[in-house]
Amino acid sequence: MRKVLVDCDPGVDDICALQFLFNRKDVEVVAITVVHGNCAASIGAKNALKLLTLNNLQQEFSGKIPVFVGSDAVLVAENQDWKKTPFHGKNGLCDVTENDVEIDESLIKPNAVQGICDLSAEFEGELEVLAIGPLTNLALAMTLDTNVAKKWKSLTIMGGTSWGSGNTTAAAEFNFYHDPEAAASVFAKMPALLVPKIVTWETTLKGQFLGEKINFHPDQKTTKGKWLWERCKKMGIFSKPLLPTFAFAISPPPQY
Ligand SMILES: [Ca+2]
Repeated sequence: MRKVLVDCDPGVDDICALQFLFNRKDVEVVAITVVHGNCAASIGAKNALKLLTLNNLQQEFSGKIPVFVGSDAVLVAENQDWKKTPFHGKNGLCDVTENDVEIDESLIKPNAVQGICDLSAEFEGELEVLAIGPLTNLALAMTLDTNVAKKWKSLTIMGGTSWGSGNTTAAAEFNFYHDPEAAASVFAKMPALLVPKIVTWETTLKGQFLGEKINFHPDQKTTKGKWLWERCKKMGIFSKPLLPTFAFAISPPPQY
């Protein structure tokens, strides 16, 4: 069973990536650490906990997955541009509130950065880190514990561009644009023997998947399916074959 820590900013697309990982039989999500990005980290943590609650995977149940709230500020200078037009709405879920789910917010753990360091020690040599938001939490973890990344089995990052074709400005991809100093810090501190897998924006676009092709089509008869469907539909995820998050979330591809 692969042990995966997901650092993310949910965000409808990250919610989809998390659900897809929950559906995989070869993956155990050991923790979700939340960073600012598509919304504030505190809001993203609530969104992650909502999805866990719908899956009965929150802390109080067996198979529990902890949610840690992390950094809500970029490393160096605050970039306010993204806050003006939040792509995923103010609540990170396209402002859809229908069939919302009750959560116990006390289950959200503080200090994602310490959480990353602690879990890296606990699962040393096994932990696969999947970073699908801005890299602030990772940069801070790699500063707090300069050996933390040496404990990871793998690191996959969604960010940056291959040929300068961006999705936020003409040349910049959102995750790196949102906290460029964090991205620079992560790469500067990368251990020599850890070769990260970088999934750039152009790569994610090439790795598009149709929901039905990857067994990801929420059953709208269930509470969870309805909840997912309404939020994905608002974002248009099911109206076009654009599920870029999955390009890395399923890497390497599962055997369906
Ligand atoms: Ca994201």
